[in-house]
Amino acid sequence: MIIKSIEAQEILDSRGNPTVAVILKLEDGTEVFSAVPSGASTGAYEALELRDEDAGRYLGKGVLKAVANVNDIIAPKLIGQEVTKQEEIDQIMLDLDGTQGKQNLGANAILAVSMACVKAGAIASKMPLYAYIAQLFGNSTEKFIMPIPMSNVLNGGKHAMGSSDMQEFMIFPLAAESVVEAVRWNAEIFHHLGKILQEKGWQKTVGDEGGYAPPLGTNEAPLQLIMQAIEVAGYKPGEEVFIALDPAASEFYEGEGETGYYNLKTENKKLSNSEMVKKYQQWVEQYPIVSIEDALAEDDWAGFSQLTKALGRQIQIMGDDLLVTNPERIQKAIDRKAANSVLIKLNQIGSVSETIRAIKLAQSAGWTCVVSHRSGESEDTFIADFVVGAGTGQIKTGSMCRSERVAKYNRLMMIERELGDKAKMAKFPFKK
Ligand code: 2PG
Ligand code: MG
Repeated sequence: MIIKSIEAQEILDSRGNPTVAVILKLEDGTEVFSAVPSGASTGAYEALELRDEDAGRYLGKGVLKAVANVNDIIAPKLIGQEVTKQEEIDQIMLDLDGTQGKQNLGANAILAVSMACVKAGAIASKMPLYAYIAQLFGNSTEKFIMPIPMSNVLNGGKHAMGSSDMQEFMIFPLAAESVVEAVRWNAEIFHHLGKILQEKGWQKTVGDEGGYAPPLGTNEAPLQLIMQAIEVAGYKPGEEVFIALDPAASEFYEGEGETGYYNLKTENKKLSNSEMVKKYQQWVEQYPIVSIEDALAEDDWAGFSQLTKALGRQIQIMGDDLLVTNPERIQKAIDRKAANSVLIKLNQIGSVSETIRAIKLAQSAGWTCVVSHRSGESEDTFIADFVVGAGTGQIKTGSMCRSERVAKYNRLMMIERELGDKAKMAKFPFKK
């Protein structure tokens, strides 16, 4: 089916900042919508999120330049193209941009169009979106792996200033037998955690990703509270429900390359990478932690290699800012044994085809991949279909409140119900 029109617009994300949306129409009248998310603790090596930098509008955060790039530069080249030729479509946009980091058109402009084409391609192919995405990956369109959700119930760092230095404390229900069950467990634990906080006199206000954000004073207190909430909710920590972390350590790293230190302000401590590795080792002994993302800073390759050596056989050592969904950085990490898992964010690299390549590269090295939201999200549920099609078996999409987070869980539950016997829950690969 041929693309008839592509129109970008400026809309707002979950933080109230502008983002790019695209409405794409096919010749038969099919119409789809896509919207790109936006990070706060962004990696230095991510593709460019083009913002207007015009202080007179939205404090400089407008995206009218990116919108114009879609409408004036991308649309004229794609109108008339066959929408199901995803790789060719993405390549046309990459050629139009002509830079490594999407500096000319902006990753936000390119990704919005790329996702809209996938959605329209699915409709043109009369396939559910997740199945069409599975086909793009070359995966089965008969059997699907449903993802285990890691849900960020305590927010800190850049997503909730005044809370912990570390950004995300997540519950990870590895024993749940379906997404429907996993969502229920996580929601129950989330609500029990809220009650516990209230009983202790803390506010139940939430951070950017819907997790609570009390000023707990240390980075270990959230772990203790989560353990308590899991138990009060009636689940067994370390048997049914585990813990995943995203310290987002680049945000509290001070200094250059591999020689700086980690400034844990809430604890009044400055730690070297080796000391951080020791801290994580202790925590893994003490708590049922099975996954740590961005445990160290994005340029601390030595620290990451040390951590992978120390804990890589036991738990998931995941790179987000370290790898930015970029095949070159993933290859470097494979070569240096600096991780065993990659967080996948479509807007870090900026097109669906490149994201698929990043996942395949990581999987070829035996790594796991976790498809992820951004802290600034939209009502677009694309990543829910994407993770099912990709079959990576893990998703990170925030806490159990706020519609921009819950929309993804709701879509996953609907997909699972629609699939019935064709859906199988992922099994987490690391045993403690
Ligand atoms: C992260 C993300 C998403 P942001 O660090 O993993 O949770 O945050 O989108 O702000 O980069
Ligand atoms: Mg992260």
